[in-house]
Amino acid sequence: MLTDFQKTKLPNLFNLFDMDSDGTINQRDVVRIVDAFSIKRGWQNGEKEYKALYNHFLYIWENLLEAADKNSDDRLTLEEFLSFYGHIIENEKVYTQMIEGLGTAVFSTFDTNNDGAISLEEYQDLYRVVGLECSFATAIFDQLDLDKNGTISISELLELMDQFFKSQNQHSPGNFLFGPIA
Ligand SMILES: [Ca+2]
Ligand SMILES: [Ca+2]
Ligand SMILES: [Ca+2]
Repeated sequence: MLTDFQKTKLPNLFNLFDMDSDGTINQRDVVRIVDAFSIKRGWQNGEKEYKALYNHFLYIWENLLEAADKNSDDRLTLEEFLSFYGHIIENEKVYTQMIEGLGTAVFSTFDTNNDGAISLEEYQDLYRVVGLECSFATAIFDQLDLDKNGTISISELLELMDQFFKSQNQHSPGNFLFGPIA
């Protein structure tokens, strides 16, 4: 079961995927994310890099859909999304796999210039792409940079994602990874 606090922050990840803000996530939303990031990186639809990102996201999406789409209408409501992650969080082994898979996908999406670190500018780009207020990214970035070396590494991101899903401490920086909490 998710706590009330988890139910206030997990919708941020849902909203990030719900690109057309119609209250459900379907394959069209996922393709829109891939398109938006590819445009940012200057990749054409059909190019090798585009296809790799597309396949990666579609793979995650299809697995998520298969596990979480209770009424099999090929889209996820917030309720289905929260119920799915509520179960995942309770199963340590599945949870670890999920964090690593999703974390790697999120990291490679953020790290636009492929240098193995997420800069403030790259983090701001994510906000721009998904239509979030960029000033929040600027304000929160220093807290997300756990070792204060100026960038977010993959291990920092995995730690932040773990906080995002699991932390009950209202001050954990990872709570704010995907935007401000309402
Ligand atoms: Ca949608
Ligand atoms: Ca980078
Ligand atoms: Ca760092």
